[in-house]
Amino acid sequence: MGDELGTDDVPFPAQAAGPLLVIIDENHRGLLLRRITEEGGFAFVSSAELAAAGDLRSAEAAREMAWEQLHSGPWDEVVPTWRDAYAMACLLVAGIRASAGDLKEALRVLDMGLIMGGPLLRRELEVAVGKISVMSASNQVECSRRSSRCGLENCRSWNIDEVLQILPSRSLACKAVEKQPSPSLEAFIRDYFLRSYPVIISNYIDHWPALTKWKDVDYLKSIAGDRTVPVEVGKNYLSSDWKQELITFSQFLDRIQTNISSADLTYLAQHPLFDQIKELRNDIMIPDYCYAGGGEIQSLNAWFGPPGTVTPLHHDPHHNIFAQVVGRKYVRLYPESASQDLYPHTDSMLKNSSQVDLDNFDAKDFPRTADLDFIDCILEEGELLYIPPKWWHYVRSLSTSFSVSFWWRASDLPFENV
Ligand SMILES: O=C(O)CCC(=O)C(=O)O
Repeated sequence: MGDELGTDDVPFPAQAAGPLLVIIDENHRGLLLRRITEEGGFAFVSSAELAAAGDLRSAEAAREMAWEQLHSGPWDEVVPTWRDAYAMACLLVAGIRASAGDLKEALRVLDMGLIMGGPLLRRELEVAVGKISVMSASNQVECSRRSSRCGLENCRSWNIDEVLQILPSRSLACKAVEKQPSPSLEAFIRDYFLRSYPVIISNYIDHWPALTKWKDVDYLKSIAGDRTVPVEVGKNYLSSDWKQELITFSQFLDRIQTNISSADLTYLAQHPLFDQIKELRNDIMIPDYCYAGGGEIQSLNAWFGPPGTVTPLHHDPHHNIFAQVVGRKYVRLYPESASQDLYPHTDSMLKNSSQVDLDNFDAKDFPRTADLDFIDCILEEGELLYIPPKWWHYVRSLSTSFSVSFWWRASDLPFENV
């Protein structure tokens, strides 16, 4: 069917849209247009052709068509080709915008492509982001010269009695999570990984550039201020007022530095920020502990927000080394064996989340949870927390906080399902 339209024969000067800034690999282009044609996306293909010749309206129309396809049903039912088509349209729009000098809009559109687009044109998106970021860098240096240096350090004094009033009842009254200063990989595997038991690892990431750099708002704005990121707004992902937004990293930083009500808490949560913004990736390293079990890293996610963000009680299928880079967080952990007493949601989408709201605990509705043993801690800046698979965890930030989770899956047979 694709050949009927002869997309291979159609001239498609992708570069014309944004000379040297946005280049779409010819093989990728041909492959993608054939697939879109097979999906019946004839209007997309003709708009993309006009867009490649520099027509902004056609480029925006192609982006709109792909966007509609991305929102035509549940995310996991979206035809993957349309995600790649969305990435292509973003590249075309960005090329035209950049040629016209609108670098901010070009960058915003490329980020939309990275966040919502498929994998086929990821490399092209990354290359274009790199080029446009360099072009807008001089602008940002100028801005940061004008602004006063501003840190994310927490000026408020640290008072444990005040903190206990905010935390769920019984916090810090049960057993504490064990703490080890930089155990050897062997000791970690023997004492924690194989026993499937949490541990705090201190003094291991002291050399990470992120520990100092990520407190510097000017640094963060200079490398990523104009980049678009997805954020969560509201009390937490289980509450009815919760929503997701796409804003620039600068807007996000401004929001978390202003005092806003808990209903407007803005949390950059569980986002693969380091795939998107490579400069931030260079400030951290994968801890050796993540190679326990001979497995593979699944994802690196950023968790960045103001004091008061809450991730409700839930569990994940992966091993997790959770690095607390800026600020501190309270973490409570229940073992897998407590699952039935934590009332998991029955809805399949939420079955790894508990119905128990630890911040408004109701013993009448959830009597089995009331006296359940747990372990907990205040995870301090510069510490790693190992969370084994299936361990339930509740996390609350006690300050402005920037954490990174390293999820991995063990592959060797003896480690499976550990
Ligand atoms: O830091 C948070 O808010 C939650 C982190 C978490 O749930 C995770 O890393 O699995």
